[in-house]
Amino acid sequence: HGLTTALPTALDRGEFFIEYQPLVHLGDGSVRGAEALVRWLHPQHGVLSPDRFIPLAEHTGLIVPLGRWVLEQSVRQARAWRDANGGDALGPLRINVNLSPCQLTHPGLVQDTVEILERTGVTPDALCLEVTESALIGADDDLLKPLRRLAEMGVDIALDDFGTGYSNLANLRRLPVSVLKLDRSFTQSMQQFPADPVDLKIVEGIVALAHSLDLAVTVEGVETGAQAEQLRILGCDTAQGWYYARPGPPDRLHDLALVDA
Ligand code: G
Ligand code: G
Ligand code: MN
Ligand code: NA
Repeated sequence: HGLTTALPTALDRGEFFIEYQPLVHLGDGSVRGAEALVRWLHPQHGVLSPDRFIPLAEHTGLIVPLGRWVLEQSVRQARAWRDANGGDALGPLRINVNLSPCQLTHPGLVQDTVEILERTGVTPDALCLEVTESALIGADDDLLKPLRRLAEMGVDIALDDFGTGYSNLANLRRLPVSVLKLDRSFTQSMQQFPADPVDLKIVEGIVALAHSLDLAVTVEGVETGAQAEQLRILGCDTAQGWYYARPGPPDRLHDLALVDA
């Protein structure tokens, strides 16, 4: 339909833009960074969410140049936050960028990432690449090699939507990941008080396992203070969700970070 024909040229027409959602430290509430979330301002349909066009972009191969564009814009934005702050008085704000499975198998991933970091003067430790758990299930060494190279350079790799992919937990040791992003469904089950005791045990177990493997735990979809408090008590490190802020323009993130600095 219409989206399919408009998508290939949307990048050249400058119709994509990025919103940023803060990542907040659960211990002290400070803003530590943001996740970049791409949107398409379609001339007829208005703002389209990634669910509407990422699968299409993956199918048509546009995801490779689009993903590269998102990475470059986001890393440039991280540099701009740093400069606006006159160095790193806020502590460096880190940037999380989502990677599609197709980008993992594209041979240019490591080189593109290195070049973008060099061009922008952003250090690898300010970047976190998010890969879904399902993309890495059963991953062979060829698929893991580029992620391993990036991890060795100091780029963080996060396992996104963790807990939905039924991966073998022992498998985690094999993956070059340093962050688990706990799926929103766990956060939703913390809505009632007291939360479901089985879900509490599951999250407690995941956090213990993650920490024993030196992985940080980020929780997604935090919508209430009660959820944040419960997840903080369970030992989660970082949180993201509407309770803190919806995805929004880059200047707002800088303001949020300044306010609580
Ligand atoms: O922004 P929203 O909450 O609607 O995001 C929906 C989904 O789109 C999320 O799963 C998110 O990971 C994915 N997404 C957002 N931006 C990007 C992107 O730049 N690349 C890829 N591959 N996925 C993205
Ligand atoms: O799949 P991924 O987790 O990368 O994408 C994040 C998605 O979750 C985005 O579509 C974003 O808009 C959405 N999101 C972010 N915070 C919340 C929240 O607090 N509640 C809900 N329901 N969705 C959220
Ligand atoms: Mn994500
Ligand atoms: Na996610």
